[in-house]
Amino acid sequence: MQIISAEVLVSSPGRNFVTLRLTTDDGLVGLGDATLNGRELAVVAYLTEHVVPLLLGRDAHRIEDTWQYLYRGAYWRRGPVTMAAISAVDTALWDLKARAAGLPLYQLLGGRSRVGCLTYGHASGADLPELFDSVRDHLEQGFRAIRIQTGIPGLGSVYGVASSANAAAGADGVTSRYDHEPARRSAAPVEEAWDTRAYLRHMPGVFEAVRNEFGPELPLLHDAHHRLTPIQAAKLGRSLEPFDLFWLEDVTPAENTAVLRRVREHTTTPLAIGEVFNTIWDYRELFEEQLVDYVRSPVTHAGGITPLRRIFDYASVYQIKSGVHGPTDISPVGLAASLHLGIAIPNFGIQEYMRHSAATDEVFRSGVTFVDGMLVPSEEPGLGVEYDDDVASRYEYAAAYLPVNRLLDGSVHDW
Ligand code: EZ4
Ligand code: CO
Repeated sequence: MQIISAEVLVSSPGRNFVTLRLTTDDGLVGLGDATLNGRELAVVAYLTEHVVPLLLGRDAHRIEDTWQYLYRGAYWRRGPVTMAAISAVDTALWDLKARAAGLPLYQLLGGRSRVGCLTYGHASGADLPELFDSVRDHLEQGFRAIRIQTGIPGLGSVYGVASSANAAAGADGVTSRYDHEPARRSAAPVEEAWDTRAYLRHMPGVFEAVRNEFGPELPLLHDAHHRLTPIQAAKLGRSLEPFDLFWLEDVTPAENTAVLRRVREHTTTPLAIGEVFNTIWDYRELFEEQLVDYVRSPVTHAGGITPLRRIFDYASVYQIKSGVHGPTDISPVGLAASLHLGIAIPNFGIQEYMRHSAATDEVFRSGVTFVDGMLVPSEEPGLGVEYDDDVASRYEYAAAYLPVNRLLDGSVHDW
């Protein structure tokens, strides 16, 4: 099973996606997701210039060796661009091996450990009535766990709130309240204003209102997008304790994970982190001191299925579970990969699920199904995703960026 072609495919059905397609001499095709939101073309160049030439002629069965060769062999390790590129190769090789075996990929990872992967959806609103509508809409769609994000009085659009002025139009060109695209197409990022004190004052009341409206059982989550200092994070975690969150995500910036010790000292609200981490080493201190409860790394940004499986096994030693990143910028290929892993591992927690646009689903024909609030991987051999070149060619790349966040005095802030 020799690799005879490696194509880097770019398509933009509502948002930009980068996909690696490997073809072998026996005519098998494997796909991997290399999408890095707002930095897509850097990964295209990394793959095209430095990885594709090394893949041609290699034995596609040698997944571990290829991973080590690309990671350790490059000397320049880690980082989102490098790791998204390696992820795509690793995922495509697993897809190929499973197709060659005639089995859905999860069978090669130990087989099914559960009926499906419980998901959470993104409810949001500028104010409480809009938020409640969004929660109801998600419950009607079948979601059984919900992330809550809202506007903050006195601030304009807030990242993660679908009704914000910055919410991009869906693939059909229509901006719907529930069809949110986190990266807006424009030559430069949109800028948003942020006030942490206003946010900390506002959030407990939001969760109290949601609990009063929807009852005590519904699992609720919240994402703080790295915006807080350790003591602010501790305060938020403590103030939300009465509302029994499933998790509080990314409370502090990713660079200094040791500060979560301080947060942990003050609150029993469960913590999730890792959507911008790239390697197992990023988690070492957090796992060994049990400073987190859920691992956010997706296949697409953590170097693929091979290292993410290792991260989850390491996490399991410390009773830490998976909580994989699943926004629309993880392509259907990346999502399918996460689900094959999620259905197999012993310590699955929850899977984030933002529905892709209809146009995206036309480019990537995925066998993944959404049943009773759970995502279930396809029973087709491999990942169970096919890439339609004809449809893909209708959607050309257009620059799109995540917003930049500034404090009210103009200083750049984390978001
Ligand atoms: O900001 O996917 O939990 N989900 C998130 C996402 C991320 C974007 C970044 O590309 O935080 O909305
Ligand atoms: Co997040």
